[in-house]
Amino acid sequence: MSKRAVTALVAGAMIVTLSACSSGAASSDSKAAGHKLTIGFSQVGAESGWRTANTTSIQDAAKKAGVELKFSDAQQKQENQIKAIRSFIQQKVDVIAFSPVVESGWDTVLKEAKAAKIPVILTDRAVDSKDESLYVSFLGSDFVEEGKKAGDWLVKEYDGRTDDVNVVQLEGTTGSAPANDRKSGFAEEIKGEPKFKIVASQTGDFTRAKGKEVMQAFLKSQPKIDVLYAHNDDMAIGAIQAIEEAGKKPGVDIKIVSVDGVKDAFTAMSQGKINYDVECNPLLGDQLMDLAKKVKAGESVERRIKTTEGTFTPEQATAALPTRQY
Ligand code: GYE
Repeated sequence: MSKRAVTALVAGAMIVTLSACSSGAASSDSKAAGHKLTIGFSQVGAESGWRTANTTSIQDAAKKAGVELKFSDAQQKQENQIKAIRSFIQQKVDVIAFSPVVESGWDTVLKEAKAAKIPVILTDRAVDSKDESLYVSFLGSDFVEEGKKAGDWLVKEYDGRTDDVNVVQLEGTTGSAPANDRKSGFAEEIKGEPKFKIVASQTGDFTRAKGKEVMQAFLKSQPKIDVLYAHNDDMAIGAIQAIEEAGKKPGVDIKIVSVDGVKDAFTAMSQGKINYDVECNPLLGDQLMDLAKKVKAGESVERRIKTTEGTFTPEQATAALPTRQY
């Protein structure tokens, strides 16, 4: 691109930014001026407490930012997300955002969005597309890091122990980024210690009902379970029911490490039923609105925006419970 073209582009972007500022942030102003930003958002579903909090965060943030949000719930099905994205393209939304239920199989529909010149933002979950031009940014957690944090807890918890520690794993939705990455991060962290044996690992689809069902099967098929690693809190909560119904004490007979950090899990932690929780922040709404506005204004944005998050012991969870937002 010539120097002059670059200068013109930068100047253009500045004008857009300045006029956006001077028109005021209130939704009514931007609507009256005909500038209301429209985002088409395809959500995974309503499978967990994390997801519900994520949906509320995005809907509230859109209202606050004066953004018109076209919201579509895919009920955990990729085909529904593809349909929703195609309908957003037809409706000529300004920006498409979505949380891809699984990592692969998106190139065709993302190329359609690109051909229609509609920028795409990934929120929460990643895609495995090789072609990076198919989306402008990915906003969400580092799931490998979360798996490593869970593994690190396990290593420390059993420091000094020499006999085998049998672990069962409840995996998230098969093929989803958080299931793949939480599994690999955890495996990576514990691989130096052969005493940790993952004796069974199966998907519970991130739901309480499936978490309970699969844990019941684990309890039947495994003679000795020391630890449950659940890829999310809802599955851990379902598993707690299965463990109690089998006459065992969750958190004591079977230790539990989980991911998300939702209120219900903190309550279970305050009762001694979950031993450690790795936080995953669902409150992505405000960041998504900012990002979409910048993209629409032609400003450059970071390709990868990671959320910062912590870990919780039962003591920390109990202290955080009264003010926990989700
Ligand atoms: O951990 C789980 C939800 O993609 C990070 O999806 C998200 C995960 C979250 O169903 O509870």
